[in-house]
Amino acid sequence: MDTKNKGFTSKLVHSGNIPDDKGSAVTPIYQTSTFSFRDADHGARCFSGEEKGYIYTRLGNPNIEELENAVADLENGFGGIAAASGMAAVNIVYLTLLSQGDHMIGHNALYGPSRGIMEKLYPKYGVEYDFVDATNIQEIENAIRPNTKLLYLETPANPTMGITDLEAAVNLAKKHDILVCVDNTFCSPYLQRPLDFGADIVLHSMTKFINGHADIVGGIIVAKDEALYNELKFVMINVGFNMDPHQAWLARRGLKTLSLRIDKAQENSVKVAEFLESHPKVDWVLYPGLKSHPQYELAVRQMDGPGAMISFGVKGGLEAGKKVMNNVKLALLAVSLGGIETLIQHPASMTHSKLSSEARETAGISDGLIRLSVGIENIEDIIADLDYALSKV
Ligand code: LCS
Repeated sequence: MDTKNKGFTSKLVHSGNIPDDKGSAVTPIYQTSTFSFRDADHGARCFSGEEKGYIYTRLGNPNIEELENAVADLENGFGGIAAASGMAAVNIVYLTLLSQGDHMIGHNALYGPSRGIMEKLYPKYGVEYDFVDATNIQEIENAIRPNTKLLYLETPANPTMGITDLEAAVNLAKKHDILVCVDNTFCSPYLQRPLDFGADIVLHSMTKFINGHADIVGGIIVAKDEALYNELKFVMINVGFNMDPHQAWLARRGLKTLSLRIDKAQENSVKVAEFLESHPKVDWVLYPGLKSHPQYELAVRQMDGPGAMISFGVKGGLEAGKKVMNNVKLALLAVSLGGIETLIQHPASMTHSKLSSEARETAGISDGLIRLSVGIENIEDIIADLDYALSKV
């Protein structure tokens, strides 16, 4: 179906779908590693690109293609490249855009491994980096060198909820011929579309909001133009970062209800953030929907909603925070985010524990920071759960 002039939720349901000859409402799962050719010439034409045809699942598969087309459409990009995980997507970007002697600037509060892999693995290949506070455009500008090739952003950032001004960052990068990649995992295309601000690449851990049901791991990259898409796809195919058809089918199914899920989780999050902010045992709350967020106005301008991620600190620091985590009963004490269930976790000892304590401190990931991914359960139950856990502090 042509979804060109359709609304966002109509696109969620219909975009990119590849109809089969049996009229199935839902595309069957093409759980196959390879596809047979009609004859030898057909095979040769598929390989040369003269004719479009499926060859081998690492190179392309209808379920994977449906998902890629849908997310690319939602992000207003040229094409999507699905990957086995969010981290595979991150590494496709790094491997494609950074060569020996190149320099990357990243936000200092990325998802732990997105920063950790750059610090630990890429220097071996002669790649240089600086991680700065990208919520301050001046800090990005100060870090630019003649060999800077990539500005890597995450906004809102995991787990500090820091927000980078995408328009200002892109304008600065363009002046210096630097490509911009934005990890849009915390928002999903429903709440923010970085390519519309001029970014070159947008990336997601589809494990989170896009799939939304905590039952797969997956990633995707969307490139703004064909040349960049081809370069990134070459690396995905040849390093073998591809997704599996069943994984893609589940992600495409989950994507259909993205707006409904986020609307509900976001409505809950606003109430949870307000509850936490007014609770006597809570020290601070960071949520883009609260006026107290340091970039509240930017969030209103740049995002279509504040999302469903909240960071907060309890009076009494880590020990008090542990009491909360150990006493929730509805929320799961678990990493990951963006699913229908409420999750609570402690970044300094969990998702960001592999970073040095200095890196955590400069990025604003304090030992007392607790991260909540708010789900779609009844709001009374979520608040009662947090209220009970806080009463144990
Ligand atoms: N980017 C962001 C912003 C993430 O939050 C994650 C995972 C990734 C990339 C990597 O994606 P994956 O390979 O796991 O699909 N974030 C996690 C988190 O905060 N808790 O557990 C995983």
